[in-house]
Amino acid sequence: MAEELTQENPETPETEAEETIEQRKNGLYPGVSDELAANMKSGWADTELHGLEPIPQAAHTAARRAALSARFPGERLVIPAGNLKTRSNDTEYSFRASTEYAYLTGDQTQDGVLVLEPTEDGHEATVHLLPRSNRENGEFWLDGQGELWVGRRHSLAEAEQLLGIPAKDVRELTAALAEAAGPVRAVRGHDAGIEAALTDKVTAERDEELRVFLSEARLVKDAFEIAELQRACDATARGFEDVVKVLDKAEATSERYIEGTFFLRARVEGNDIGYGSICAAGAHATTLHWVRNDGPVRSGELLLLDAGVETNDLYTADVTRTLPINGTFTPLQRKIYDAVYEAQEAGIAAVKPGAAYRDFHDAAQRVLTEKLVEWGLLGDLTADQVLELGLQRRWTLHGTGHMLGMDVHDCAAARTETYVNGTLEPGMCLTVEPGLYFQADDLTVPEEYRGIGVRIEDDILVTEDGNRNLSDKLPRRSDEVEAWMARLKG
Ligand SMILES: [Mn+2]
Repeated sequence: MAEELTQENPETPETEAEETIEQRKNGLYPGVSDELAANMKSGWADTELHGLEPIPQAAHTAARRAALSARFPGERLVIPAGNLKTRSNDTEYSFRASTEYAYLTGDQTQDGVLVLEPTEDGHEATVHLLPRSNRENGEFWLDGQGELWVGRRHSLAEAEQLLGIPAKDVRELTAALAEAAGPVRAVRGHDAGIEAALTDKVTAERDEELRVFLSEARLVKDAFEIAELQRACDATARGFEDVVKVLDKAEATSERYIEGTFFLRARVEGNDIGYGSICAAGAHATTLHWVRNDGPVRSGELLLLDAGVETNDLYTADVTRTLPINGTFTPLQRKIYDAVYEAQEAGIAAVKPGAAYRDFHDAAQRVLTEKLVEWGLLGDLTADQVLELGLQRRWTLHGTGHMLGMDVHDCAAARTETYVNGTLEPGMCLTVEPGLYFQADDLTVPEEYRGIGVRIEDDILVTEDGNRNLSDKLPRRSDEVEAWMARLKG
């Protein structure tokens, strides 16, 4: 068919648009007649939007860009959103913009790139985006990223109004970056095409400094971010309530029913889940990242549910509750649960401005260790001796928390001195999540302990005078958990 068209249309295309549409007709879409090609060019209304209001976080993203500009004067800074990733053949994973790009622009468009161009007194920001589809050259309906296939995009003028950042056509960016002179840094790992254009101009060491700065910049949350985290926690609490209401259906099927139920809430109220939901019934609770979620849900056992809704602006909660599937803890389950609760209380109490970041972990670990000693699991050793040797870690397994924000393990590139060895400041948000886990095959504990895992996790904001629990809409104390479940199960 392609050959036939060429024979029938030997004349040279006159314009670039004509050439492009000719190539598309002859390539991916043979059988497009000249009449159809001409027909599809016209008869479309002008839908350009005018007078758009800036997005709610526009003033915040401007302040974030100003801080970045001040840190790297005189240097070109390149922050890509990232590209679609292939799942199989011609299907892709759902797109999630890079945290760095979304933090600095408030935008989440695939293939977008923020560039801060150095000026005499700072930087000029430009966001590079794919513009609306051209209807003249066929890209609108013959191209895989044409708006007919993937939906209407904002025009560059619309994006400028919404984001408060000048916008340009991203298709011209790689050539411009390759030609531009002067020092450059880029956030790596999101856009191979951009990295290829910069390959002779950047170094891994200098790019890492940019990544570290953007991670540390997010340690203290601004007012918009705190509101988003609260929104994420509130939606997450509703997701946990949804799960309690369908535990009978999960018993009839599997942990997947719990996963799917929480996911429904995440997609209706937010963008997604912030990380793979851990829906761990029975002994699966002792596997820290149990995300297969294909096991049975049985009355009399515990369900450890670790899940978080990610908001539409990409802030996630990270909450864990350990629930008796039939609504009532057994005496041993309650003993272990109450020990973890006590450890969490001690951990939360240690979250306050001026405290060392490590304090809340140490406080929770001490309580857990004292319980393990009290239960006779560590022979004649005292709690101090156990802590010195770290022997409690056979059952406590993990750190007591981490920073939380756009990434569930937020600010991961921050330096040790500013994060793990740092000091808590108002506006920081972290999880406090102690746990005790007795593996099903652990011969060093009494048989009745085996297969029990308990974690309680809340999202704690450091305030001027202490802290605020953003996830306190979910009960934590064992008797309050039981009353809450009884109410929901009706
Ligand atoms: Mn966590």
